[in-house]
Amino acid sequence: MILLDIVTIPKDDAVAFTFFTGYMAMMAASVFFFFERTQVSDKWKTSLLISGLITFIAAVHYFYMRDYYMATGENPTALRYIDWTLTVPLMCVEFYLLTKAAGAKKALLWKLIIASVWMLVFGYIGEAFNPEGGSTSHSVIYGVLSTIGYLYILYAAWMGEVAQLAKDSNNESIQRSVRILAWFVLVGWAIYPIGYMCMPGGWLNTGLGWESSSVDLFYNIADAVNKIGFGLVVYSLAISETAKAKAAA
Ligand SMILES: *C/C=C(C)/C=C/C=C(C)/C=C/C1=C(C)CCCC1(C)C
Repeated sequence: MILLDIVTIPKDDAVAFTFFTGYMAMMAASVFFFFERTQVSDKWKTSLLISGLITFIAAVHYFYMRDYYMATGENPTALRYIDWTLTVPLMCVEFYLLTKAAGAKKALLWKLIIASVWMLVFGYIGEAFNPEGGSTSHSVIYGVLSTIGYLYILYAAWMGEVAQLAKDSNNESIQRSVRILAWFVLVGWAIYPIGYMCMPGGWLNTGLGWESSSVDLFYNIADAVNKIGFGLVVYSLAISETAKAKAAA
């Protein structure tokens, strides 16, 4: 594959804009989380490391996705899903770490990871094996299958095990943080299916005439919101809990 050595972004190419800003934002966020790790107590260091890994893994993939998009003008579907397959399970680890003190078991972590892999495998089949020209039935079938995994995570975060463990923690800060993360899953993650439906044959593509390049526009915006946002929620919790522990000591 030939990559561009001189990068020129057309003035009206919003997708290219978001690939470039997305890349830099992920990079900057990673530096921030890695450095701030020294500011929190030992208990929180792993959580901050995971926050930094999520944005760092994304930054590396954005580096390649950006070039792929600039060189071909097409959706970097494979790179996108490789990124998600690594970063979404790490977001499940964040939920697990937050609720571990309240007794979260490894089984919960595995359930969340299996649900996210389920969601992503069917999403990938839906996008990568969409027949030439786009098929509505193909996108709907795999979109619905994928959504089952998404709903499971949403349920766990709002009403299921994760929510219950947060409640049992008797720690208001943990409860508030888990609730904010649950909002991210409800609102921030819901941006992805909107992007998915912009692919050829997708409902927003056939119904409203949204271009297939908007798939990446939505994914890039959603990634910045969710990956950096998730990390910041965990970061502010870690900072405030560290201060609390210091005051008590
Ligand atoms: C950092 C990346 C994140 C948080 C990615 C999240 C991705 C999703 C929540 C994707 C969900 C999808 C559906 C619910 C149905 C259509 C197919 C997907 C994979 C776009």
